[in-house]
Amino acid sequence: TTHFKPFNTLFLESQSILEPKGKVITRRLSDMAELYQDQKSAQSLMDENPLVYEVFNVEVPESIEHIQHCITVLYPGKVGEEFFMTKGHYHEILNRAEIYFCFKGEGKLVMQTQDGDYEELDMKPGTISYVPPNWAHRTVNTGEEPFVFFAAYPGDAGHNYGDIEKIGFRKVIVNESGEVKTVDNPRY
Ligand code: M6P
Ligand code: ZN
Repeated sequence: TTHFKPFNTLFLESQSILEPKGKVITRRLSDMAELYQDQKSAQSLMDENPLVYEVFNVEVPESIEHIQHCITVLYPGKVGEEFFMTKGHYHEILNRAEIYFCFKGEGKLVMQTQDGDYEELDMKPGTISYVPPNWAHRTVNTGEEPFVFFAAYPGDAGHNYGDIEKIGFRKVIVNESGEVKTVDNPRY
C-alpha cells in the first residue's frame, strides 16, 4: 500500500545532532535584533553576533493528518537585561495548538491572544506545556545552560511572525539584580 512509513528520529543531546538531520533553523542575534528592548546593547553585540537558538525539525508533510515535531536548543544569554528568546509566532491557521516537553535547562513559555490576554508558564526538565488554539507563543531561556525542549503541532499549522515581529508580546522577561522578572513591554 501507499501508507506513510513509521520512522524514528534520534536526538543526540550532547552534540545537538538530530538523526536523520532534517531541516535546521539557525537564528543568530542579527536575525532578530529588533525584537529586543535594549537596542544599544543589541547593536554592541552585533560584531559577535551570538547564536541564540537552533531548531532541529523532523521532516513530515505539512498537512493536517501529520504532526510536525522538532527540538529547540535555546542558548543562555541576554541582550542588555532581556533574556535570549525565540522570535515567537501565532500559527498561520490560528486555531492550531502545540505541546512542549522540556528536557534540559529552564525557561518560560510566554503566550498571548489577539484579544490581549497574556499567560506565562515555567518550564524545567519534565514539564509538559500545552499551548491551546489561538495563543501566540515564545520561549525564553532564564537559566545559565542551554534550554532544550521538544515541540509537536498539527502539520498544517504554519508560522505567522507578522504581529509579533512588529511589537512583540505584552511583557518581556528580564534579569533584575539577579532575579527573573516579567515587566511590561514599553513598545506594546
Ligand atoms: C518551537 C516550535 C517551532 C518553532 C520554534 C522556534 O520549537 O514552536 O515551531 O519554530 O519553537 O520558535 P520561532 O519559530 O517562533 O522562532
Ligand atoms: Zn507554534
